[in-house]
Amino acid sequence: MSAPNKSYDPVEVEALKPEEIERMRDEALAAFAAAGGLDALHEAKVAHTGPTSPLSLANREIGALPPQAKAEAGKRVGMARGAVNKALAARQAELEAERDARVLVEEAVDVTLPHDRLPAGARHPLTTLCERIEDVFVAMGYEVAEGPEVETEWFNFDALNFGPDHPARAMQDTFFVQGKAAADSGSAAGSAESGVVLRTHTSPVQVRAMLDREPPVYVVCPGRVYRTDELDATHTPVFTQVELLAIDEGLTMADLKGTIEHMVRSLFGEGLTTRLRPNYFPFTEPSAELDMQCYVCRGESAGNPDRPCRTCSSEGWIELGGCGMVNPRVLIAAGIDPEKYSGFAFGFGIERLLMFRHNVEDMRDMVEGDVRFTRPFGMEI
Ligand code: FA5
Repeated sequence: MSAPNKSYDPVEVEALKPEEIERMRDEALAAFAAAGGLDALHEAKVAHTGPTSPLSLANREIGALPPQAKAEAGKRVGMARGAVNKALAARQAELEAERDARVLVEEAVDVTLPHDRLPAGARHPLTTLCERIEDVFVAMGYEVAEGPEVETEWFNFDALNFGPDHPARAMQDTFFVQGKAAADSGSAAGSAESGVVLRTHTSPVQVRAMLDREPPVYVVCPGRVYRTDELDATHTPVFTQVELLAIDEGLTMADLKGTIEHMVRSLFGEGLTTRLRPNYFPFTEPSAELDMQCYVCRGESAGNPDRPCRTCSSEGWIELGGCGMVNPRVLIAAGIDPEKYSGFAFGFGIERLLMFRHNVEDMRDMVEGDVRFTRPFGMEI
């Protein structure tokens, strides 16, 4: 600031000349008008109204003027500062209104749009297929029966007529939970002779069902079973079986075949036949492998190179599972008179059934829990 001007000094302070004040005011107004946003306006505000702005510095020069000149210079600077502040407030209001209008558009919420829904889950296709099979048999009058997955060796092997040296009892095939000596003693089913295993098939449920009921017995037994198989495209160490058991007077292989044909028709549609191939199971006699006609090529691919079929590898047939007439020794072990009653049994793997019913190429997809596998099967209640 200039030194106090006690006596009148005809030399005017440069910053207070009318044209200088007008220039400062006009520059401020132009800067405010040019500010494209609130940040730019703030910068212009600091530059033109802040303590070091030209008009503020000019204002300070007023004190250095002689008294006679103070009023006029004060009025000039005051009017310029008033105009600048008014223009600043107007531009501020204008830019705030623009910002509010923009935010309203950008952040608008369309309340008519559907809200984000949680993706619907789906039940595993093994579960739904298993229940579909149960339904087929329940509709025929069968009862659903279940047994423990941790099973005594007696139920899993002995009662089913597996000899003491049968290879299926070996540690390489069966998961043992307790060896023979460690298992409970007492009943035949839990004697010191019987170890404890993770059941290797659902057939022990046959024996439990026969011991729990008086004949006639009609049960369908779904459940998880365990074998020391490596996980690969066609095997898993934990898989699902469904077992069918019918005990009544006068049952024959014809009843078995008719029952399975009904199941095949219910699951795959009309017109497919089944066939039996001789096989051996200790708990059925006679025993057979049961095949169904391939539901894709309907048997036409067999011996016909012009019509290859991936589903049945051009065999024309698909293996469903093992079956047979219940061995009289098993009936006796379960306290049923084989002179009066006969029965049939059938057991098959659900993973393999799911593979060819839905063209699943790799069994590992069924156990990995990836929703991309289960989602295409849809929501089946
Ligand atoms: C049995 O388990 C007999 N209990 C079936 C039976 C019941 C025969 C009643 C007679 C009367 P098998 O070991 O073949 O049979 O197994 C039956 C089915 O289980 C096979 O056809 C196959 O579909 C399935 N399976 C066997 N091992 C595996 C595995 N590691 N992974 C997935 N599925 C398997």
